Amino acid sequence: MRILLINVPHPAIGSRIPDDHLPPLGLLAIGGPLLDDGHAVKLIDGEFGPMPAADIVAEALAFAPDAVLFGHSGSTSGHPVIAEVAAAVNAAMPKAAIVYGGVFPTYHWRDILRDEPYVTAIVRGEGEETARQLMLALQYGHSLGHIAGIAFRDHGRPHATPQAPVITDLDAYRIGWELIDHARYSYWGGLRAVVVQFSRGCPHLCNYCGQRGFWTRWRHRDPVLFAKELARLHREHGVKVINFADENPTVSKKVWTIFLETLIAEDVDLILVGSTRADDIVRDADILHLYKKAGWERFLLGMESTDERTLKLIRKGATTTTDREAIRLMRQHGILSMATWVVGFEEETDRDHWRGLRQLLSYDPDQIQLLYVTPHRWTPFFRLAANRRVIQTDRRWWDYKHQVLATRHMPPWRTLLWFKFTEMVLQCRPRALFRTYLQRDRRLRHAMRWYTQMGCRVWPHEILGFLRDRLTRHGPTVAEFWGGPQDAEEESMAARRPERPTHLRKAA
Ligand code: B12
Ligand code: SF4
Repeated sequence: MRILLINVPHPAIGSRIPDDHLPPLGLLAIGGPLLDDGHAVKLIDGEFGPMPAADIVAEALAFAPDAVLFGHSGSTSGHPVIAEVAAAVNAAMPKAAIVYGGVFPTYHWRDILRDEPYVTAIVRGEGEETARQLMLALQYGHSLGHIAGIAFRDHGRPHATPQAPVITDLDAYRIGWELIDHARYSYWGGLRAVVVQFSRGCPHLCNYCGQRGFWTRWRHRDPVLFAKELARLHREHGVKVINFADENPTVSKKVWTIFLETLIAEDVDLILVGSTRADDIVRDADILHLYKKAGWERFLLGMESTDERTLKLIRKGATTTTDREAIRLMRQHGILSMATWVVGFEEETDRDHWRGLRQLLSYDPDQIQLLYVTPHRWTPFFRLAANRRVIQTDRRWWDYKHQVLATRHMPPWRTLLWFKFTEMVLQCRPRALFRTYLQRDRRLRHAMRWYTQMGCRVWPHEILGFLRDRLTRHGPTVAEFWGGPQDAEEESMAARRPERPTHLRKAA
């Protein structure tokens, strides 16, 4: 089969503001096993340019694919762009099957199959094995009904097959690195970069999290093989920055230590960045020197709130003391901390914003990223937010960087003021400026400067966007806008049973 993977361009700041682009790991993870099955696979990465839909269609036509596969890490906010490009591709080549995978379509499969007639099938959950089976079925004209983990139109009606088992041996599927030219991809201010995944899933239960149930229980790759793959990417492709896609790579101290020690023994000069939990950092106080030696330069710590009551509401399972201690320990070991803080879990008053700002100052993180609450239909938090009013009806902006919900106590412009004021105070205080411009560690100084430059570009972009885009005053409720809660569906995804694949072996 001739299979085309398309990464559509996203209008979000994560795609448009940096000059860097990261490889689309989700599509490459699907591409590797499909190449091993003997298919002719090509990737069009529309993020470069960004490519207009017409150019993507023209390049797709030149490849003449039998199937066109879409997926995007922007997920919810990426969907409208995928819908637009997929419709255009279908109009140009109606015989090619259109297949769509990823987190958002996994849960929104009914609506997509109802409203988007050009979609042939949706892959629900992890895509590696399911995509292989689906491509074989399409190639030989077999019925789709026996493939676990997909949704399609059966006699015109959206139908989902039983969920596919989760993959227990993550090393059995390789990433299709040969689908990209590594020289095009960078991060951290122009350094050659990749996104990788050591583990999938997370043992915690934060009720707003859109990823936990998708990946189900925590699993990891072989730490030695994984470290060697990173070293190979460095030696053979000049990759310098490794961006971890993991929700929580440090869950097992034992396995993580093996990974760090193997990578240190490989003696490769890498910069590692990713996210983890503050409690894991505190737990690992005695091995943080290994983190640093292996190349860890920054961890994003999803603090979400500095208010104990809110942390309980969202079931974060964290405490403000641990968060503060994690930042202190990281600084002690020369690792940058980026704290994310979410506005809007509760309908904050001026006083709440002021208290939050003061607490953030007392945490003293190196970098701060403020986000707006964005409920996903498949999370328990959606129920809590179901009756709140939607003020942003363009789904492309449900990307955490736009206000999508009204708050009772203040108009959107005042929320924006607090949001920007908090960022400004945190990033422009003397300590932050010192760390950005006078930091003695050259690598950390580069990292801080790059982040500050991004911030300077994001600011006008966000403020102009706010002034330009219309917010609805009397919008629908969240439940009216998206439909009813789907957390029961997520629970059933999360209850999937693992199965050991026997057929594929990794060939990295
Ligand atoms: C790396 C990353 C990025 C990178 C993207 C790099 C790239 N080119 O892909 C950068 C930093 C640029 C980024 C930007 C943004 N991101 Co981001 N990002 C992530 C992160 C950390 C990992 C995503 C990933 O690679 N996962 C690993 C891969 C293997 O998983 P996957 O893509 O889901 O693919 C698997 C399945 O879904 C399925 N699948 C996926 N696609 C397809 C397609 C087919 C055909 C098939 C069959 C199967 C299939 O199979 C794959 C293998 O099993 C996640 C957080 C997290 N821990 O997941 C956030 C996350 C995905 N990002 C998010 C957001 C909101 C954004 C931005 C919109 C932020 C912004 N306002 O700018 C932008 C969007 C732009 C963009 N290019 O994605 C949200 C999405 C929330 C949601 N559910 O809607 C997440 C979940 C973060 C969060 N917790 O909120 N992001
Ligand atoms: S710790 Fe992070 S990945 Fe885990 S459930 Fe909470 S938000 Fe999700």
